[in-house]
Amino acid sequence: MSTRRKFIKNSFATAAGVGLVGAACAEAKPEPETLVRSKKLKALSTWIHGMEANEEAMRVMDEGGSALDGAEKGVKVVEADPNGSSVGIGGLPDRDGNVTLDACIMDHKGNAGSVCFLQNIKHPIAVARKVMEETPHVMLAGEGAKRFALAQGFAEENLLTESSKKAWENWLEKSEYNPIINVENHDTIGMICQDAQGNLSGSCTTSGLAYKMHGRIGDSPIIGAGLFVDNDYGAATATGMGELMLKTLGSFLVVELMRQGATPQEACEDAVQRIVDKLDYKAFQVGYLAMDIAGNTGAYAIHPGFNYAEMANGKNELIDAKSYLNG
Ligand code: SD4
Repeated sequence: MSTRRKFIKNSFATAAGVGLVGAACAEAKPEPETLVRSKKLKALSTWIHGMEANEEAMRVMDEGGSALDGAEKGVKVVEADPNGSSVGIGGLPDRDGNVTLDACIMDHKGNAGSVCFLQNIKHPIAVARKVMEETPHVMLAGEGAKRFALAQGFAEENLLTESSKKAWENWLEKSEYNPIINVENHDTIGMICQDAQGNLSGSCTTSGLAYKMHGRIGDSPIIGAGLFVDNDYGAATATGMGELMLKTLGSFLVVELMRQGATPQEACEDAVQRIVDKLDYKAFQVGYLAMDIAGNTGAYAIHPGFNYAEMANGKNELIDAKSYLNG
């Protein structure tokens, strides 16, 4: 346990003992000097497709774009790739053959935008940003989200590619809903960027679990479950079986743990531990990815196989996350 976390735990214990819980809460804020904000560009994103997303995000931020621009434009590359079977066009459909998309975005000021159950619009992340910037709301769903997207100039298009349609038709032969760990169902892209001002923003976009029930919404568009950003401390995103992150509000939990003094790695591990302690977890994958304002990163998963891409100083690396279970 880090020294800062021990300090916080001890101050809670001592203050509670003398009836000073309020004072302990005030003390629990890490002192600013323990977390020095980095102003080096950095991009961090889930899975191997995060490599290309990072390249684009860094390009955008190199040209003066904000972390928010980086996080939006980075994941758009993956949304536009018809060969990716879990994000945007080419995403595997629900069990009735509909591609339904979930996405959310959050900036350094704590603003958030989200769309869920969106159909026939290739770039849900861009629609989520419009929800954040152009409406008084955080989240739009289904038909309303689509109507809003069309009014904002987005084009309507068929997102079910031939190969996704074939995969679905094959699936229909048995119609067994049994998501396979680290395979078709676990390729959401969640991304965290830090810009030249040191600000953090994040994005998360997915077609959700393949062959889900029609109408099912995962963690990815839910602020606090699939993504959370607190520009005073850090940001986190999640991938995997969304029901587990929804039940534990996982990304919020990771950031909250960082706010209480955990490193990004400790926070990801504690958030996985929360799932392990409370839920039936063995058959499911969950991966958390986090970055604090100092540019430190962390990742942790339930099962092996979760990897993520980290890019800084011109170097883009694919890294295997540690996991609670080991094969
Ligand atoms: C969901 N978390 O809809 C998403 C799925 C996912 O990689 O992460 N796929 O539950």
